[in-house]
Amino acid sequence: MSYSEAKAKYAALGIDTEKAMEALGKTPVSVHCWQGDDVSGFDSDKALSGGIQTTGNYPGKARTPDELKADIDKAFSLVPGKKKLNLHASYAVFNDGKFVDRNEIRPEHFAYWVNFAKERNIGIDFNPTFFSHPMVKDNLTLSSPDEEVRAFWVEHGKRCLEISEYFANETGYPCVMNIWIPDGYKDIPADRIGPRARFKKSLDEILSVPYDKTKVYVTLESKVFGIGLESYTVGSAEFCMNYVAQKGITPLMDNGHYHPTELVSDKISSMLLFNEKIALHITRGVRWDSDHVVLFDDETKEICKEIVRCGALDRVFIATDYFDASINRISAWVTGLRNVQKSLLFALLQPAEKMKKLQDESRFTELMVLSEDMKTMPFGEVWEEYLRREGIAADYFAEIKKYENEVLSLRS
Ligand code: RNT
Ligand code: ZN
Repeated sequence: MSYSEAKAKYAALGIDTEKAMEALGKTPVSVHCWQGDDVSGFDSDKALSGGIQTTGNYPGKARTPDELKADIDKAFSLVPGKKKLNLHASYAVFNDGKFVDRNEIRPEHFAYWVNFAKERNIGIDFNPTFFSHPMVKDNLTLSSPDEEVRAFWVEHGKRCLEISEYFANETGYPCVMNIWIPDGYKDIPADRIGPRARFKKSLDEILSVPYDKTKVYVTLESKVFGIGLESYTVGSAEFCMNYVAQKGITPLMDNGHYHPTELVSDKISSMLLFNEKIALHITRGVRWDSDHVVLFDDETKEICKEIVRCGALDRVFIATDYFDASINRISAWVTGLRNVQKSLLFALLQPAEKMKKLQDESRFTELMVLSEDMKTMPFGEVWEEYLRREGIAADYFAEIKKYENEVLSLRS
């Protein structure tokens, strides 16, 4: 079947494939830089900590800013649509190798990435890095009872706000600054409220720095547990939701951060009713928050369906967050990002109005039949047409293999 035949088939159901592709092309997806080097960063030799884990040892990991930059470019060249770069503070690039600790970082330490973004006319999102650092004591940062530790991380948060505003000013695109802390306990805590009260105080201190709210969107990411932090996390869903509501900042939901039968797709509509904007980390947890590569699976499609059906493409900051070191890292990036794009396109090609009407009129038999029929529509033809228009090869494996042979295999 050709694209024009597919287009006609969708048109018969009242769906405009041209409009769908146009809407997709305007929707930015923020690409997490940390898939390229297993969340290592450049500012510390400390192993990844914070209860998150990358598994696998596929050769060719990026070791320097230039290598990471080249790998991101390779991935970008194989992914359609509008992108942003999502950076962690640990990816600071120090001039003449002069190390600067996280409580002292400044915009200048991110000039490297600003140049990268400007050359590609994209925006940057940012994340303070509250892990993989010697000042994380007993798995605690902003909630630590040790004042020295807490103050260090509060200062880091403040530095990051300044850097986020710099990104927005330099690139001309707003910057989403996401706060996630790993703080928690392996076993049943004696005091649950103390750490949360300290986290609240620390966040208040960070946010006391004036910043331009039209340029920087501060988001807060909740989590239910981490490795070694199984019994309690300070930044639980209730903590984060309440904090965000009280301070007028933006909630961030990572779909690996809930109990395994809880679905972020079902949370989006509620959050949209009470927040001007919401943010997402799209990932794939397998039995736990394992951050596997995002697939074109039911939940990814359902998340995207919710964004589209709530009419919220411009109210949801969409970012990816996964890290697989067991396969080619560039391929991991491309596969996951394409699957987010595919899921968005799939959602844009559903007869949403008709389906809503069927629900409201309690015509559930018909609704089920239509929903199932939509699954075998010629979606692949529209996706391939979108790739053609974006000038991107449908088959990316050959390109990735070539890059592996010519570039990655030389890194040892
Ligand atoms: C951890 C959170 C967090 C990190 C990144 C690296 O569970 O999902 O978003 O994955 O900041
Ligand atoms: Zn996340």
